[in-house]
Formats: sequence, structure tokens, C-alpha cells
Amino acid sequence: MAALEPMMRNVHGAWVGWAGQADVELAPFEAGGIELVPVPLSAQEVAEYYEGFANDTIWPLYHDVIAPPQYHREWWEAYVTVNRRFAQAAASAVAEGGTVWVHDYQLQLVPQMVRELRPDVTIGYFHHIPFPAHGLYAQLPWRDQVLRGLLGADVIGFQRAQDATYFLTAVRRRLRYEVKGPNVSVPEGDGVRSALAKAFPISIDTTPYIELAGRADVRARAAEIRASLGNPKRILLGVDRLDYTKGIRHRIKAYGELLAEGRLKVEDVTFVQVASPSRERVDAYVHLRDEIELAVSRINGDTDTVGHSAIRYLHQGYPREEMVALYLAADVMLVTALRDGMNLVAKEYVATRVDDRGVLVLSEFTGAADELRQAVRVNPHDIEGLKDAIMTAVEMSPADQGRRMRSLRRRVLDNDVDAWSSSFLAALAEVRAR
Ligand code: GDG
Repeated sequence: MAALEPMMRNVHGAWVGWAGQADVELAPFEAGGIELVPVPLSAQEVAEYYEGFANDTIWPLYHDVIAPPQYHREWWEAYVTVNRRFAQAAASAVAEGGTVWVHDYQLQLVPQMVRELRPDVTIGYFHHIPFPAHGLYAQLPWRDQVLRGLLGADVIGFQRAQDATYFLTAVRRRLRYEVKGPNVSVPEGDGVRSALAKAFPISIDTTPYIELAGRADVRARAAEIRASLGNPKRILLGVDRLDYTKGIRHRIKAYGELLAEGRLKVEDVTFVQVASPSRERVDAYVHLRDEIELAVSRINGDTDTVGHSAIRYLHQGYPREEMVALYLAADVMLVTALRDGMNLVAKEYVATRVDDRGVLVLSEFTGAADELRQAVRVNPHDIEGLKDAIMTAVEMSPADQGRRMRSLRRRVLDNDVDAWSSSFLAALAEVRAR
């Protein structure tokens, strides 16, 4: 959400959110020119609403059931309770005739709840993760309630056109509302209200990446990273929250086979995987971590020499300077998500490569794949195809790298987060003026 900060400062908005710690009640306060309105969650609500319904029901269901979603009625009750608390906080904070912009799958009921409390305000909702195909969505025991919750918004934004289409199909099939193109006629009182559902692909604030990439100390750090890895011919990089949607296991498997088959040599390549700790109290994440760490140590045990390591696995979070140094050091960036709303790491890598070098290997199951057409595209389930894509990236000539990277950079720089928020807010104003 860091990318939204500049916009929040410009519009003098209040930011309503959970402070990130259970059982803590804080009064509203100001930080860096933004008014923050903390919403408290009890330890039980963190377990049932956040780790439970949001991250163990909705997250796996919306990411094509890569992990099995858990359906528990108490989790749903907690989700309704907490959504209502957020809606009340937003309804109290917003000015007469103002705008409320709701973010993401943890708050899908908030648009309708805010509308009931404050019919005078304009409501936007942005969905950062995928919306699933109807056959999967239909599993959700509370599928109709969630659709009605979302349709409380004037504009419902998605990452990809496909997500908006799936949502509109669910609305038509489940609620039988009239849908014309991206517009939904939502019954309200005796009449109907029009809601717009379409894609607004999110992006990044490119400025800090470009600035850091030009800074002497960051460039020196990139060189130092290279040297400390033993100056390999190629550095491969993965940067992800440690999440089963990111395809980290598939990437490690493909790389391990390339080493085992001798198509890559441990003296020539190093794969750096930053896997930042995430949702460590959800079972599926505990298992994933074990699986990945087993796979990494097997490959390293089988292929390392005393001086060279096949995989540098870093289960840590880093400051942005270090991330940019890693992006600059990496010849090949591996983004192999099995399903991903957008994937900002792909865009950050591209923004950082002010030298027009480096190769992005990008899964077709990311939102970013719709825009970043000059990446080396992969289906991460196809391990042979993934191996070939890695080899293509490792062997790509500087001229080909430059040609592709220039086109990728143009796309990301022309469509940054400012362009994204402006287009969303413009759509919101337009729908409200109808
Ligand atoms: C969700 C959707 C959608 C990661 N490790 C470190 C670190 N990061 C930063 C990355 C990037 C962000 O976290 C991750 O964003 P992604 O887009 O890659 O993925 P999700 O976290 O799953 O985000 C996703 C996104 O929302 C936005 O709509 O694109 O599809 O799943 O910015 O750089 N940053 C630092 N240290 C780390 O160790 N500083």
C-alpha cells in the first residue's frame, strides 16, 4: 500500500486501517501528512477474520484453489463483524458528499455497509487479487452476500479484464441483475443504480526505483552483492512473500533440474531467492516453508562446491535500497506465480533497470503479463517450458535484452501508480455524475 501514500497526501484523505497489532486501541493520529484512523481487532478476530476468513478462505479460493479453502461459519461471522466496524469508522471519517475508497478482499462487505450508513458519499472498491471463475466462486457458502457487498460501490476495480468478466458473470448468474458491458443495474429502493466493474491494472511509484538505481552507494552495493556471490556469469533472482501462489517451488524445481542435467553449472550461476516471511500462523504457509526449505537444501547439498552455492535462500525482509541493489545485480528476474493479481515485483525490476539490461521471466498467470508483453512468458506448471525459458533468459544477447527492456520500461513508466489512481478516481466521478 506504500504506493498509495503520495495520493493520500495530495487529497488530504483519512486512512482507515488496522494498526497490525491485536488488542490495541489507538486514537486517530497524523503521520507524514496523512490522518490515520486505527480500527482495533481482538486476538480472536485476528485469528478468525484475518488469518481465517481473509487468508485461509478467500485468498486460496480466489487464487484458483491452489491450496484448499477452509469454510467455517464462525470465521464468516467475524468477517461480517469486522467489516461493519471498518464501515462505521469510514462513515464517521468521511466528509459530506465525500469519497470512500475501499481496498481489497479483507473488506468486500464494506462498500454496501458504508452506502447504508452514508448514502451521500461516493464509494470505490479496488480488488488487488484475482477474482475466480464462476465454477470456483460458486463454492463460497456466502457467495451472494459478498457480491451484494461489493455492489455497494459505484466503481468496482479489478486488476485484469478477465477478473471483471468473472465478477460480472457471477453477478448475472447469482443475483440475476442486469449487466450491460461493464455496467450493472443494482436495484435500490424503487429504482436502480448503475455500478461500473472493470479493469484498472495497478502500478508502482516508479520515481524511488529510478532514483535509487542511479545512486552511487546502491550501485556499489549491487557490485558488492555480485562479488560476494563469487562473480557468477549470471545471477537469477526471485523476490516474493513466502506464499503458495508465487510458484517458488516450481521455480526451484526447474532450476534444480537444469543443474542436475548440466545445462547450468553451479560455478556459472547463482539463484538468489528472497522469500519474505508471511502469514506464519496459517497452516498452509507453515507447510510451504518446510517444503521450500527441504527443496533448497537438497539442491544445495547435491550441487554446491565449497566456493559456490546454487541457491542463496533468504527468509528475511529487506529495506528498499537493498531490494533495488538486488534488482540491479540480477541478470534474470524470475516471476513464476501460479496466480497473482498483478505482481508488482515484475514492475519494480523493470523500473530499476535504467541500464536497459536484464531479462524478466514472467508467468502468464499474473496480471502483469497482460501489460508486459516483452517479457519471456512462461506457464510455471510446465516445468520443461520453464527450464527452456530460464535458458533463453540466461543466454539472451545484450541487444535482445535491451530491445525488450526498453519496451517494458516504456510501458511501466507511462502507466505508473499516479496514472492508475487518476483513472480510477475519474471513473468514480463519472459514474457518480450519471
Ligand atoms: C498483492 C497481490 C498485487 C517483498 N519482499 C520485500 C518487499 N516486498 C515488496 C515487493 C512488492 C510487494 O512487497 C509485493 O507485491 P506483489 O505485487 O509482488 O505481491 P503481493 O504482496 O501478493 O500483493 C498482487 C498487489 O497486491 C498490489 O495490488 O500486485 O497480485 O497479491 O512491492 O517489493 N519489500 C521490501 N523488502 C522485502 O523483503 N522492502
